[in-house]
Amino acid sequence: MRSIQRTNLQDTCVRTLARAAQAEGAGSRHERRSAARRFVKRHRRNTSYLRWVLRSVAASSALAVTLLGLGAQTASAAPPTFEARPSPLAGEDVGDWSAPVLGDLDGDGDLDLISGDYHSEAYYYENTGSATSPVFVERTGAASPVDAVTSGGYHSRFTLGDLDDDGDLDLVNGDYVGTFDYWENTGSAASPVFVQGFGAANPFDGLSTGEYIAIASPTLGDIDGDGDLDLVAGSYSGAFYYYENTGSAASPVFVQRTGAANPLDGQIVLEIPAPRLVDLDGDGDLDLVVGQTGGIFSYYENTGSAASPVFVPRTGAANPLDGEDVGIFSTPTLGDLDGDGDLDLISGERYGTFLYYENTTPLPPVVVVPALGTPARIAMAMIMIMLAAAARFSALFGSSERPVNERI
Ligand SMILES: [Ca+2]
Ligand SMILES: [Ca+2]
Ligand SMILES: [Ca+2]
Ligand SMILES: [Ca+2]
Repeated sequence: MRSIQRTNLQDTCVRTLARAAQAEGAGSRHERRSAARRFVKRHRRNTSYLRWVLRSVAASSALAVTLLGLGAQTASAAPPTFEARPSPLAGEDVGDWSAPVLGDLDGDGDLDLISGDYHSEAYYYENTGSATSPVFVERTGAASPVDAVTSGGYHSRFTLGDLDDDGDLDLVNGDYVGTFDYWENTGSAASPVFVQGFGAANPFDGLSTGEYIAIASPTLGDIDGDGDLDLVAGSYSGAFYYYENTGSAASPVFVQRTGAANPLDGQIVLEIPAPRLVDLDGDGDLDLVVGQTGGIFSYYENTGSAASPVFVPRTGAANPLDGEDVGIFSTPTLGDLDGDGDLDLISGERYGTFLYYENTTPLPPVVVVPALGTPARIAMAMIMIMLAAAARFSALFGSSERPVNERI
């Protein structure tokens, strides 16, 4: 009896959320239905929360759009602009093939940096500055949480993400031969300890881009909007490989998707692409910035949604990074390094240094509160402000690659 009631609650919730999103003109019919189903599935055990959602959405259909992550579809996305600036890693040099990834590894609210290199080593640069004014200092030996991290081949290209949902950043590396190494963070968000997982303890065990020479370059992000991290990898040929997480945020299971099931199928960047999933245009879905052999940056705008991506190559003036060029082997990572709410870019390059491109886009208003009326409307407006603030906090202090729709 109880399970029947619960099923009815879930069905009602799906219908109500989809209908409310429709009233706000958000997304297509399919996007609304699938986003609502995913949302309810994610919270199915929390019946009191689902009841609260039912009541609240009845009072404000706009809340449904926010909860389903469809809000961005109606927002106008501003194309960002970048300018080369003096690098906060000036003077640092890993030798050859620097490949950075940003993430707050000591839990102090600013972004630190890990870099790969040609010899498959890992370098750690602690941000001893602040969330608005970074100063990177190399840490070695016991002061580096990645001191022992190596995959023993050539070319390390790392990405960070919380792959076991315990609140700290775990580490993934792409290999020369196209496979992926995994280090679970068995420490904490403030004091990481990376322990390599082999076999069943590596969620990427058995996966490979299948290219003889690959220099696999992974990036994590929730590109199907189901609350867990999926993986996209560049590989030597210029193709992108997609591994959908069919498990959960706490217990990932990665399955390669090909053909039409790979949203990047058929897209080619000229040799050794280094992709990063980030919401570059701030419309709530993950876009793709790609470094490559030629030293420039390609940009794929996600014109689909947070749940159903469609990547469209943007060139010329439609590419915010058009004209930027590091020389050879651009290898980007993005994060808000100056605390102004947008994503800045650091790139590695052939000779091991790090270049900096500041995002100089004027900051948009955080949230627009519609005309306030009844107490219920005021309460709803406050909830939406808090949701926006939480998303903004996450963008400022989270991993550079944390998906925008991972949590609400
Ligand atoms: Ca930090
Ligand atoms: Ca973790
Ligand atoms: Ca996912
Ligand atoms: Ca986007």
